[in-house]
Amino acid sequence: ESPYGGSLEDCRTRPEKIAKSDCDDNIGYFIKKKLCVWCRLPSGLWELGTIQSTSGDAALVSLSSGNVIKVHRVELLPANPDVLEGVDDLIQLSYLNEPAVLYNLQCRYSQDMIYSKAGPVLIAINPFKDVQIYGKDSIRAYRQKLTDKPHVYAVADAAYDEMMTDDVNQSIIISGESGAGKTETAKVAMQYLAALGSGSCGTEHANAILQTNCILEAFGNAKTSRNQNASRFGKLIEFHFSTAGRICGAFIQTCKLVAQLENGERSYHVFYQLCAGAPSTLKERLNLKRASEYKYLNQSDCLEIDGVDDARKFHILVEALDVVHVCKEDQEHMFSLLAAVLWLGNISFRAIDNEKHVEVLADEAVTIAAMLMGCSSQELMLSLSTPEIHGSKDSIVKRLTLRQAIDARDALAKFIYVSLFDWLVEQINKSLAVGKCRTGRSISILDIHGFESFQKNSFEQMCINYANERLQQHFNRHLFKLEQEECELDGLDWTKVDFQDNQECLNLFEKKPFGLLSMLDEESNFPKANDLTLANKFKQHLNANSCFKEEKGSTFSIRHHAGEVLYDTSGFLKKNRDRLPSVFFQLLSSCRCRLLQLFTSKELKQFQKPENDSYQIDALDPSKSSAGIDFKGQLFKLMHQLESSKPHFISCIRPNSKQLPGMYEVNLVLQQLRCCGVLEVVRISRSGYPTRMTHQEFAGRYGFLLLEDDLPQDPLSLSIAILKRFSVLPEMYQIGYTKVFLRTGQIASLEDKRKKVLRGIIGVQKYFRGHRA
Ligand code: AOV
Ligand code: MG
Repeated sequence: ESPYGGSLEDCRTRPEKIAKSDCDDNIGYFIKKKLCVWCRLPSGLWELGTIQSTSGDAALVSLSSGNVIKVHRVELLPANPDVLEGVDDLIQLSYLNEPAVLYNLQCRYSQDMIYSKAGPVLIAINPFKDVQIYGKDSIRAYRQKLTDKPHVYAVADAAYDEMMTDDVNQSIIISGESGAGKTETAKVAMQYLAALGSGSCGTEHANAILQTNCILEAFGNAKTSRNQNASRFGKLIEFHFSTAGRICGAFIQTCKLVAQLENGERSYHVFYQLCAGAPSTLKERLNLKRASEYKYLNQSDCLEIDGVDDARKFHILVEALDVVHVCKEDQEHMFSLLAAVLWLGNISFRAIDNEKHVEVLADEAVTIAAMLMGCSSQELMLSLSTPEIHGSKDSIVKRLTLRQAIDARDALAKFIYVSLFDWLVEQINKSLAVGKCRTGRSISILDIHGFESFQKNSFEQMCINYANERLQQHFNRHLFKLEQEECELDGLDWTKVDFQDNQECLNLFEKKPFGLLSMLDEESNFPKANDLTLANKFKQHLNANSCFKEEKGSTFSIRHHAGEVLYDTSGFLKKNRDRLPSVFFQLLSSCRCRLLQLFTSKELKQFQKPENDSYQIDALDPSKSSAGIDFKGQLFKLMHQLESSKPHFISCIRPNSKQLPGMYEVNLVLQQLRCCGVLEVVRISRSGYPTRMTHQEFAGRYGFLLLEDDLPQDPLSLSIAILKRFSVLPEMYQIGYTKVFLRTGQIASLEDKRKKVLRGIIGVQKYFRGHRA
């Protein structure tokens, strides 16, 4: 009697709850009605088909390709009726199983409909080509509500409207793995907000805000194998609005990572842009050579990106710097320091004392680097060869080993680059500063570095993936909470909705004293520690956490929400010890370069100024400052900001690993939908009650199916009567004070009955009409 009740899909996902006989009934029903099913082929792919017959656990399925195959019944899932093909919102599907979701998205993607909704979440599938859905006309259409097609503009528009009407800060949170399109999506959202907010006084501001993208991307993005323009930092940009709804300023916060100057397919774009695009006079002043001449850049065989003109990008960068009012003098300082970083990388060392120790080679690299920094070559060479003195007893000045010398040199280069980045963000913020008309209303857009899993994963990947876990939790918690609130408000028994979160994985990172970050810091402060002792320490203390997996030697794995990643601890300690050797402070503060003096005094002040944030307290003691702790602190700041705003989520999907248009790799998409939260939302909806109708609506639509005479009058009792009459299983619905909550598939079944009865009525009417005639 309940053909859809306990659907095929439920048999697979909740085997413990659904009796086997329900499946049997169901398959019978699917055969009788010749309904479509999804059939999983031996290749793992899904194909549409109809069941011809069953015997035991096997079913004979006639596939849409014309083949007939015999499969186990667990390989079958119900398909949606044709009318639901390519629907805007996945929630509209009667069946939310994986092939149905995948097919629906693919169907849309093939028609360049790259945006879809999954309930409250916008899904954006990277087109890897220009799609004609942006620009002034489109913005106007969304602003005037002429269209309701899923779009980033629609999300930004909803955020804006809610901010204006509810007087609550909003955030647009963009997630997805590396190369999925987060940064581009963030720019689309910024474009919309800028267009909205740009009235007479807002235009200049809006333009300046958009110009910040190319500056921050030049300094903060690099090419990786996953993405030609991969963000190496996280960014939260806050748009502030006036009472009239005009933009009156913006503020950028970043969450950046260690500059990984020594590896990667390409370093930060700005180095290549400078080498390729600097005018000849500037090149002369900076003693600039081609990118291929610099060790920091030529370690990888990739110096150029297909289709990217670095020289042109340099001119765009300079124009953008002008727009955000970085004066020409400061620009010159910036470029000098970038060149200094490159020359520092070329400084080399000569072995002395029977190869045990080294001294700095006095060549052009030292001379030019010193000139650019504004100090003498002797001073620079002395700093580069003076070991750090630990404790007062250790007064004998030893020489450095080759490894130590290289590390010290790289630490200096890294300090200069990171300080430059921070200073630049500060300058941009000054220039975008909120004007007098500030209302306190804002919309923030979050775009961080996406989940990464390479063949070899190091400290950077661990931090990036940790940030993604934090973001995922925000996503889960929020969507879960929304569900919970609606259900609880309506008096529902909430415990019946099951939900998983990634707290265990976060504990793995954050627990004190036995979490990854704490233990990493502890080992970093222990002079005798090395990468292997670190790995062993992890294995000793973390095995109890189900997200941790022991591996051979210096490696270990983490079971992230987005998949398992193998990490190698080699380099972890060095990368985490994010400390400029103290000998350099003296050098830098005596340099003639204004910016270097500024960076140094700021760094020293940071150790003196206590803040009440617990992460800052950790950083008070310079020996305790570490890249891991800093990253966590910055991340918490961003997340804290988000907590107090109403979130709007966008999930970006990478449709293929080749970065090509028109290619939809089913398994790759599926893995992201499963892992990166979208199927999670779908799963929450499925384990919950996605169909909600008020008792009035419900009784109005299905009440006429009841044939009894003494029907109850109030809608709530009518709803119960309908559910009873059609034997909807008790676990398939809940009755709230105002609404009926139904599980997936239930409404399809009721609709089916309604149609049948209506058909019957029409048949009877025809019969009588025929008789009369
Ligand atoms: P990501 O931000 O998610 O990666 P991007 O936003 O940099 O990814 O997108 C990667 C590339 O995909 C871009 O450089 C574009 O070529 C293309 N792309 C993405 N979205 C669009 C779009 N809407 N229209 C056209 N092309 C697009 V990372 O930063 O690596 O996590 O750390
Ligand atoms: Mg990005």
